[in-house]
Amino acid sequence: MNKADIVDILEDIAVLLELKGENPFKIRAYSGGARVLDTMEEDLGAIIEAGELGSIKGIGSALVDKIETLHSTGELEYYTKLRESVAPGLIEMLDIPGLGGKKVKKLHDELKVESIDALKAACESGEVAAIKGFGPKSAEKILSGIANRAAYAMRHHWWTAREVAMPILEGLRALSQVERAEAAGSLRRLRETVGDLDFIVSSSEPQPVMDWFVGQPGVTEVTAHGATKSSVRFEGGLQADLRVVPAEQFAFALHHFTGSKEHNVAMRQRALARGYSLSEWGLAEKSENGNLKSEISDSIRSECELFEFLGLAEIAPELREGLGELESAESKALPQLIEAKDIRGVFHNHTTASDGRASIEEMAGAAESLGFEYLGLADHSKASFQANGLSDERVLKQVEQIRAFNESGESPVHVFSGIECDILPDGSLDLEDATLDALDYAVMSVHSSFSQSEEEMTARVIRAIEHPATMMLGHPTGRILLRREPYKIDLQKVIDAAIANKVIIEINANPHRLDMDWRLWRRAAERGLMCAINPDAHDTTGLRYFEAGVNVARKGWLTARHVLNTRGATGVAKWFADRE
Ligand code: DGT
Ligand code: CA
Ligand code: CA
Ligand code: ZN
Repeated sequence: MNKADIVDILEDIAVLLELKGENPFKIRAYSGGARVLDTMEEDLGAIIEAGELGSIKGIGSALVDKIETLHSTGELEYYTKLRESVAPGLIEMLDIPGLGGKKVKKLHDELKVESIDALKAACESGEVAAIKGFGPKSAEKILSGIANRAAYAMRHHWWTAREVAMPILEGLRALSQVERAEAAGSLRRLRETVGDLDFIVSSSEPQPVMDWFVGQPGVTEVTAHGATKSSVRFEGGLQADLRVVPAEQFAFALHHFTGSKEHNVAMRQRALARGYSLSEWGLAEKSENGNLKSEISDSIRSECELFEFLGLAEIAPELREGLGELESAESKALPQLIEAKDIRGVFHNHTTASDGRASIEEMAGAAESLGFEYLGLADHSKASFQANGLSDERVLKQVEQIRAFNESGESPVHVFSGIECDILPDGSLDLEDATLDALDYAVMSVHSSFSQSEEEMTARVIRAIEHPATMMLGHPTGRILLRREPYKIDLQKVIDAAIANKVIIEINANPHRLDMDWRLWRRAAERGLMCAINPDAHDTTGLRYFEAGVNVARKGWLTARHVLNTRGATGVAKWFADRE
């Protein structure tokens, strides 16, 4: 088992012990040990082999054994037993934002609640508000947390959904009966989260395709198994529909089930205005009996031909949100959307210096294998102590390390030294001006005091934007998709300030953030806002998240010129120097 997974289990153990009301020292041994392990720069395997794990400060004797067992076997009886000894309802409650082990234990002790439903009832009846240390505000917060949790459970991150969809799609395409296969719906539109998958296949022999689909190894439940439509649920809860249509319907079905509903409505209206009714089956003449005019439908074998028939340029799926794309397609004014291959490097990535899991060398190596010319590092600053943030002194030391790395010539990838500097609650910055000046660039982010009022938060972020050292604003709403709502902030004012101060707003490309949201980019970019696609990678594989960032940029109608990462290393250095 790798180090990251071991860290997760140690953290789990700490929470479970908290739930059981174990003594704080024991709990801290696990949570502290997890942190030490997480930020350890050396290779875990090598340390274990050398028998040195026990001599690391913060890893007590009780942990050494367990870490070694996990590392070699991937299992730990102590952990399994501990999980079994706690009511599953209590473990579920930990998912409610704001409820940690201590609070769940208190609720359980005082009210004997053992399920989320029981907790909900206790909030509504006023019992929770009456507990010392809770009050009406906490009860309300728990209730909205429960409601969010239910809504969150219905959807999945795009990145995860794609991982489930790709092997199915490839499998479908490999079947001899399948002529064409696509994944439609929100996945194809590159939405940040996906409710269910929608596969569209053209085939004249649907039955074997259906049978193959419902028999896939990842399928845990078959909810429909029909002649031309089947629905299944995969491990992890994601559902999928498969529809098989004859070849002449494929373009229409693909277009219809790609959506969005709003886009479909606009398309149908446009067809009607021209005397046709458009549906998932094809195009029919509106008048007389409404029958399908097969000669029209038959001549349309692709979405492109369908758009053309209606006098439109082809609209990329990610723009089909009913937000004016038909108007632009009619006047041939659709943007030349940015593509993954336009990206020449990425900013805002972490190393083992703060909470990342790879060194400068390893991150640069990964950037090289992605074909990047440069890599921007941006570790946390000291106020993010839980992430082992860097003091001024450590920042300056890292600047030297990066300079030496670049000068050594060992990598074709140029490393830009940056920082992800905390914006303190009053809007001042976590590092000295002289430190910030020594860097190539700085990303400023909020990581604390999330519950400030909208006025306070907006003023706080704008103050940071106005600081001359600020070049980028990190994850501007702090949202964690399907987990944490954005903090309150007036983003229009923030965007205005960013434009006025020549500050870039990032697309945080971590699939759990995708912040700033795609809905805001089109207008902001028109007004002059610059974008950077920032993977916020904490390990070498995280650099791949840049693709999710490109998705957001495309959904936001951005072209290559709106995005700093499409410039070469010299162009980027020039932007850092002149901001233009
Ligand atoms: P999701 O699954 O919630 O992430 O979002 P979608 O967009 O994949 O929605 P889904 O799976 O319910 O349906 C796929 C597409 O089918 C949807 O984007 C548009 C089309 N569609 C579904 N229901 C309707 C409808 O009532 N009217 C119209 N015009 N289109 C619909
Ligand atoms: Ca869907
Ligand atoms: Ca669906
Ligand atoms: Zn951050």
